[in-house]
Amino acid sequence: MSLENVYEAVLTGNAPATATATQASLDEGLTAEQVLNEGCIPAMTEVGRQFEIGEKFVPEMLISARAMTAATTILKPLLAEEGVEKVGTVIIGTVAGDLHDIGKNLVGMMMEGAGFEIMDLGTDVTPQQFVESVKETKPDIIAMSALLTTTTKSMISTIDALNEAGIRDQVKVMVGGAPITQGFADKIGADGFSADAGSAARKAKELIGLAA
Ligand code: B12
Repeated sequence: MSLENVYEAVLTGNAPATATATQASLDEGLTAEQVLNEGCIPAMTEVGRQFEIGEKFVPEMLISARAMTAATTILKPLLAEEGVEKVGTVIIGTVAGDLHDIGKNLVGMMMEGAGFEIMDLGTDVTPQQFVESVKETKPDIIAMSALLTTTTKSMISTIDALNEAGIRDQVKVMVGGAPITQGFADKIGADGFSADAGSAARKAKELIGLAA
């Protein structure tokens, strides 16, 4: 019942109701992952569908995104279990020209829960910013997110920039986001792709040679 309320509240962009329904779902015994995967994400998918057919517009996408953040604020500590042993470092960011960060944040949370230290560069991250932070931080993985077909090109530019800086072989590259496929990841020479946050965390472990 509360899960339906989470769905409705995110869909209508009601942040306080989203927070209340999220907490109620947890109190009923649902896991944080269930609330996310069966309440919040389907609602955002429906928001996207309605936008596509002209029933919702950018401000409505934005208020739904805010409502989703009200849920993830509550879910984050539960998804990223405390006291997990550090297994590696990930630099994560949404690529240049792209401001979508909900999926990226979820991937970061799940990776954190799997034991990675996360350095989040935010959104609209240029290839040069990725390169500079790889030089400074020497992470195991960089994880790039893109939600727009047009900004998937920035993933190619970032891999080119890593090559030009001579550091491509020092770091594993993961890509993801709604328009990304395994085929695209292979084509641009990324090391890993996954379609959702849970499998992204497992893939990250696999890439650094740990059991997923
Ligand atoms: C919310 C939203 C917005 C919000 C973003 C708020 C925010 N803080 O993120 C706002 C209103 C700002 C916005 C703006 C725009 N948006 Co918008 N937006 C969406 C919407 C509805 C939901 C995205 C979302 O959060 N989904 C939920 C999350 C959980 O899913 P996700 O991001 O896909 O992430 C999951 C996986 O992809 C994966 N993943 C994500 N990143 C990574 C990274 C790695 C490394 C890995 C392994 C996995 C992974 O794991 C995540 C969790 O499971 C989508 C529709 C959709 N269904 O995707 C449109 C959509 C992405 N937007 C779209 C458009 C067109 C725009 C605008 C151009 C609209 C405009 N005319 O201004 C602008 C662009 C602004 C910009 N420069 O970025 C189009 C893109 C079309 C296309 N193919 O290019 C979509 C698909 C809507 C549509 N159906 O047309 N948008």
